[in-house]
Amino acid sequence: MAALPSDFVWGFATASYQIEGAVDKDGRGPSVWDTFTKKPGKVADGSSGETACDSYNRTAEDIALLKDLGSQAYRFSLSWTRIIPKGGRNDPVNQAGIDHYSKFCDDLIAAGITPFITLSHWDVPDELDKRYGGLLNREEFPLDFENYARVCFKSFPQCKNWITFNEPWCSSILGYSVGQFAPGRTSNRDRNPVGDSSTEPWIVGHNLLVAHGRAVKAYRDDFKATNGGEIAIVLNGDATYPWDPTDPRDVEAADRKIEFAICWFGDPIYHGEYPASMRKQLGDRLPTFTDEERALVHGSNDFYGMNHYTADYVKHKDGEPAPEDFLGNLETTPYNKNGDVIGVETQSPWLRPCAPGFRDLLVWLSKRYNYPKIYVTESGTSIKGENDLPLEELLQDEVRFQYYDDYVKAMAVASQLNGVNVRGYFAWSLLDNFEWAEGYETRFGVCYVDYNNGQKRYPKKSAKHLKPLFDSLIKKK
Ligand code: GBH
Repeated sequence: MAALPSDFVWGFATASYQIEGAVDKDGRGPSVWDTFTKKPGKVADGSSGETACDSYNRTAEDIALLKDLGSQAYRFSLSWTRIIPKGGRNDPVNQAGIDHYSKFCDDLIAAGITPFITLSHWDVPDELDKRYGGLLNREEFPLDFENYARVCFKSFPQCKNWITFNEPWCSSILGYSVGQFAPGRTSNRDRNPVGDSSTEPWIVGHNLLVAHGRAVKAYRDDFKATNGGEIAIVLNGDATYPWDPTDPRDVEAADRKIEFAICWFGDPIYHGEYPASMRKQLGDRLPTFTDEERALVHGSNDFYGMNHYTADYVKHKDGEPAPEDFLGNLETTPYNKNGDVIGVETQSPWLRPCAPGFRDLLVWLSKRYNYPKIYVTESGTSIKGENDLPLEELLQDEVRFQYYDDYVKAMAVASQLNGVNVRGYFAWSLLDNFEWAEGYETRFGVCYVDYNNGQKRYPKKSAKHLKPLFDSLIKKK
């Protein structure tokens, strides 16, 4: 029987804009997602996070639910604009926002649930975007983020687990290259009048790394000694397999796919430099670190935060990559050369469950970064057609139940047989919620949310499986 270490923690994850609603309450200012969702055609069902799961008004209910499900920890994100409505370092702080999250942390702890705070899960203050270009500004943005982080470290000393940014890849590529996420900049003029996909995502990625580095330095210099906690960034990325394992170009492309998705951020943090494959392809479009920036970024993770959902087959491309290419001159496909499929379809076009990929990527990353302590900060699945099912059927979410069973066991094998130092796992997500550009049609919750009837929550079969599953795998103290 595979096993996980006795101090392993597990729980559920969410993000502020996806669940909170109450967008105007208690002085909250708009984020780029409030503005983006108002533009026609940006969200599949024309919806927004305006009400979402109404979690801002239902903290007691959510905590009771977490407790019921046996969650040892809860990863949630703060809405920056509840704390500093305009976002900047000279802008006023909103005490009501601080009081809300401070009580939330206290209530979690009182219920025996450890808070893991994400400072920024994509909902950058809209004012900073308007004022100086938000994430595009190499001088201002890192300073404003550091200030916001300091306000949080000071205000929530009861929290010991800190995450700076969620998935900088998504902010950079989806926000500034594809234009599918806020603020929606892209070279694709059918989508947006402004943006440059060949340069902006690489600038934004760089600025996010530096902002992360500044916040980590602030934490280590002025808070870590008293707080006694840990801080890191969370990176997303798929496992990869070559389309033709006998073609060395596909084998190389499969690694390059991970380098462009994950090592873009992981290498500067663990090795002090961008991956060679990216420098080669992007040339001077990839910013270079000043000595000061490099010192901020290199060594800035106390643990590796891993968001992981799926795997792809990877086929190399011949010839020169297009200027807007962000994959690494390759294509991804659900089928390999033999016609084997990587996993079944889900409601998300990019997601097909493949638990062996999770194990393989855990091993791959552990080798590359010298076996860091890993928290799996998100993992989960949507289900094809789930939104169209009657409630009784929907609550029997067999596919999601199996997903967690397979993925968690694959992780336990990696821990026991491959020396992977994995210490935590958070299921995405506690609740069905605002799935960004997909709106509410795609559901990721282990609990169903009835948006038409007062946001009532109903645990699905998968929700109740995690506690017995982890109980059977975590070694007794
Ligand atoms: C997570 O990202 C997010 O952190 C979370 O907020 C979200 O609700 C959850 O996923 C479920 O989607 O459209 O082909 O360009 C997961 C990683 C990486 C998945 C980018 C979607 C887009 C692929 N995401 N990917 S594509």
